[in-house]
Amino acid sequence: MTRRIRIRTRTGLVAATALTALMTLSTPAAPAARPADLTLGAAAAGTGRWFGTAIAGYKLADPVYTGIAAREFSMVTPENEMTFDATEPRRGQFSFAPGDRIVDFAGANGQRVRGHTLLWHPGLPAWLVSLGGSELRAALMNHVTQVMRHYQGRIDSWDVVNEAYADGTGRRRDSILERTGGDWIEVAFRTARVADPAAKLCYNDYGIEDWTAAKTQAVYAMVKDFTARGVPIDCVGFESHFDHLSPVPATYGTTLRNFADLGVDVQITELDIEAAPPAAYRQAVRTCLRVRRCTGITVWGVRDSDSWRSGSTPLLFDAAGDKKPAYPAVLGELGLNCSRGRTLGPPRPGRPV
Ligand code: 9MR
Repeated sequence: MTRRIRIRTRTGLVAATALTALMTLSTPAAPAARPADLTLGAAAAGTGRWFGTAIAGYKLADPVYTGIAAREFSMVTPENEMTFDATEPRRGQFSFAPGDRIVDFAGANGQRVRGHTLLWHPGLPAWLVSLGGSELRAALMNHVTQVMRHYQGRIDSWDVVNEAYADGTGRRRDSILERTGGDWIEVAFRTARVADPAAKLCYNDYGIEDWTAAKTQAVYAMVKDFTARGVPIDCVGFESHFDHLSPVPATYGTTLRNFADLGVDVQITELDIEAAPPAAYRQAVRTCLRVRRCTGITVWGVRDSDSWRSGSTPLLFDAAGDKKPAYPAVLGELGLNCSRGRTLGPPRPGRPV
């Protein structure tokens, strides 16, 4: 027996044929039940969310890579093409071609783009590192302004500041950025709002998924302070790189909900899980789905061979481009939460986790 799911995406109304056995998708032992035309992006759209991937520009010539990327995902994050050194390798001389190619790829496939990332302590060009004080501050903010203006209208959310907090403590990470003054994050967000008032402005970090971690508490305090004082911030990205030392935490849902309660969107922005256990992927997806303001999930790469940590095979597709057991687990979890049989609107109210 078949059931049709009507899903509204950015590119129009898609009718995805699903089987009632969609309910069993999370069981890898039931391959016959998999609807061939349901994708991660379409299934996530059924919950009012996006499902994205990181894209590496130099892989856009690989047809297996682009085939999966175009088919499965509704959001794209340039993996390395929009960092500071990539976009402003010489002072005042901008290099947008690599980033543009990814934005063009996304546009051609009806996908949205997360800008990644404007200010991040690695990936700073040598000319910048040689500056100090107010000259450095001005160069940083000029960078934010120029890059955001270039992509205005084509990128709807930006990781304005990435990974500004240190591991294991509630302190900010020491970096050249920090040494321009303790208010640099706030100034970056204010500058970003002026540069592109329509863009959503995100803070993005790893190791902030566990509510009990000092780093999580420190970032929460910053976002709370920003929202209380009217510093413009719209979203917080939880990278979610999980492994046996840092598994999906039991408090993940509490964390997402507490941040969302501050009035920001929350997003899973760089998901990968060592060995890609279906149950752990299902748990991560379910956690987002249970928080109304969790607006989307991005996995950090397409195939295992594309991953920044390919040795731990943490993604949804193997090196040959075939779906791994975690794929139907994710699709099933999304499908279970899809509003079936009607045109879908914004995310449903969250349930307590
Ligand atoms: O996946 C990215 C890898 O190709 C780069 O070598 C690395 C350093 O620039 O950055 C990786 O992506 C990181 C992301 O930009 C920010 N969060 C952590 C990611 C993994 O290191």
